[in-house]
Order: sequence, then structure tokens, then C-alpha cells
Amino acid sequence: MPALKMLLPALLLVLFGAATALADFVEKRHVATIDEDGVQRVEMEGGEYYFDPNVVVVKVNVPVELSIRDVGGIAPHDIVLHAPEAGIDFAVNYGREPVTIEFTPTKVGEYEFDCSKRLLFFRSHRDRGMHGILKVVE
Ligand SMILES: [Cu+2]
Repeated sequence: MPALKMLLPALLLVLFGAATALADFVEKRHVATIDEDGVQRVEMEGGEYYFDPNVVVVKVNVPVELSIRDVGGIAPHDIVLHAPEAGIDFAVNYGREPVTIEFTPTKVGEYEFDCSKRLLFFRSHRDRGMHGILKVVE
């Protein structure tokens, strides 16, 4: 099976890479400001495997427009945050072109978001560092 012989080293390399790519969570904080029209606009990038910023601070009861785009490689990414009790509930795919997510946070608190993607048996994007916190403040 010459095909398998050639594939095996490649597979081992991939596995080794997956095992050693333990991502440290380095906080990249962004405190949103309110535009003249009363909207908090936040621009975010999703890469491999991180969100930038990954800590976003917004004011409660002020509309948010979160614009996110993919700056990584070929792996597809999404952003998921389910906190319906706080008026925040989305799961959105995005590509090179920015996608805008609109919501109005109604409850002070800290809400975790992440990327739900995972390739086969590899570690999930979340486990590789693709997660963050939306902090809703007074
Ligand atoms: Cu991802």
C-alpha cells in the first residue's frame, strides 16, 4: 500500500500539530464607544484560532452592531453566543467579507462566545483558543 506509506507521515504531522497547538488565551480587550446615532459598533476578526478582540465591553440597553470577518486560513469559522435572557442570541458564519450582527444587550453580565467549528476528530476551535467574553456593563 504505497499510498498509505506516503500518507502516514503526513497524518502523524497533522496529529502532532493538533496536539501541540495549545493556544494560550491572551486577552485583547476592546471597550465599545457609542456613535452619534446611538449605536455601539465593534469590529472583530476571527482567525486561527482566536478572536480579536476577545474581550468586548458594551453598555447595557444600547444597540450593538458587531461586524466580524475571517482573517484566517481555509478553515471555516463561526461565532456563537446564546444568552437569550440578556437579549443576545446568535450563531453566525462569516467569510472574508464582514458580517454584521445586531443585538441590544438587556442584562448586565459576562457572556461567553466561541467558534463551534471542529474538523473531524481534531480539537475544537474553541479548545484551540477561539473563544471570548462579551461584558455588558452599566
Ligand atoms: Cu473557528
